[in-house]
Amino acid sequence: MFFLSSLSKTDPEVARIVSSEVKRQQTQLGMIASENYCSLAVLEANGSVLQNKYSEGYPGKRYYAGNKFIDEVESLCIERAKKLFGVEHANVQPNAGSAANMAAYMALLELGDKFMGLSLSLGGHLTHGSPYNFSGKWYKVSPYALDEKTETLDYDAIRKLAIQEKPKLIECGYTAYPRVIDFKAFREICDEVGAFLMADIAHIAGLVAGGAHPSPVPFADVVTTTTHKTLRGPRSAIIMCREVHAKAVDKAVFPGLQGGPLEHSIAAKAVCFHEALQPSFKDYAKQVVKNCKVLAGELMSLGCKLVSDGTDNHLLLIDLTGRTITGKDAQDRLESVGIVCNKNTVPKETRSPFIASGVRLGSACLTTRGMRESEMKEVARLIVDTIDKFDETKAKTSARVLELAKQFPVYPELK
Ligand code: DSN
Repeated sequence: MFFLSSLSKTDPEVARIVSSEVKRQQTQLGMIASENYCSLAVLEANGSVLQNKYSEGYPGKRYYAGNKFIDEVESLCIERAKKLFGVEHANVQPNAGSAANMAAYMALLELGDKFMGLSLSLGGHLTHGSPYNFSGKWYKVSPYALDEKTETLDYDAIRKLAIQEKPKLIECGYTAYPRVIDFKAFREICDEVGAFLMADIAHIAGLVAGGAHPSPVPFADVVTTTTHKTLRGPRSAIIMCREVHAKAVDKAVFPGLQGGPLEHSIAAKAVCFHEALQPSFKDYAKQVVKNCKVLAGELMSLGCKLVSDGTDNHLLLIDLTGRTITGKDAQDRLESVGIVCNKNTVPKETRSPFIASGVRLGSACLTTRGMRESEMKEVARLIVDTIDKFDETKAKTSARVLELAKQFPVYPELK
């Protein structure tokens, strides 16, 4: 492979491992809802010499000398992020989604303040107040839940809880929620109780950028996102906010939380935003949703129960409650035929999160590979065969998965 020429000479062991991972991605069908395949351009920027430079501070205000080009790339990245999401301010230095969320809390809250977020087991994120995470240890958390019947957000119940709990911040945006988020409804609740609204759009950022999901920007005080999920960029994150919070957010990221920013990653984020600003990205985002809806429809017609009975975005959750097969069994079976997904808790979960009663599937990766509705229908059938009739269908399904993977290569340039 062209980009491993030096690595192969210097460290054949690591080169072999990287090559094996390329092959794995090429020959399996990635359906983990938080993953994607970024472009070679993003990979090149991410692997560039920009990683050699220290640049604590912000463009025009760096601690070290030699930052002419670093300033240029970070400013470009900021401008592109602002244009893509229509925000007043963007900080492109957070290294990961958790760091972005930590900095956002640091900007808006004092230690011990109270905030509300969706419980982890219902689709929230660790950083949305899990007791095992800094967010649940350093702040008081009043988690909200989903409506038990519809398995969707219940804005009246969230409003009542907010009136009762008086949080300083309400968080919306999730890791395993298949439905549209009504950011305006959240804003109204926040205004009623005097809370900040924070939207973590890590999962849906690409859909928001591509116009396939409403944007939180007109409503939220602060918006955080990773850049590697539906947005299809490098593994990293950014924070966006209203101008009034800009100083607090910047101070929270540096010097509050991070040291020297990863400028190679910032360059890769700039490339990602450039790609997402192209008209073709709108088509991609729409197709991701279309593909997921078709996948959901076919799974349901084949007898699967889906959380909330469907999807509006890039992910869905199969609910295996009441069946002997667990989420972990399903994940393992699917991996053994080359379909890679993750077990996931479902509403009214009775099993441990390490076993779980659900499986989460996403359509972003397969859409990047060029798959469309007809392939989604076929993939749904392969999934149901694997879950329901594993022993009798395994060999045939594995062969078909490999054929599909070859027909829709991840990086056709990498042979
Ligand atoms: N771990 C990610 C996910 O899979 O949704 C979120 O950070």
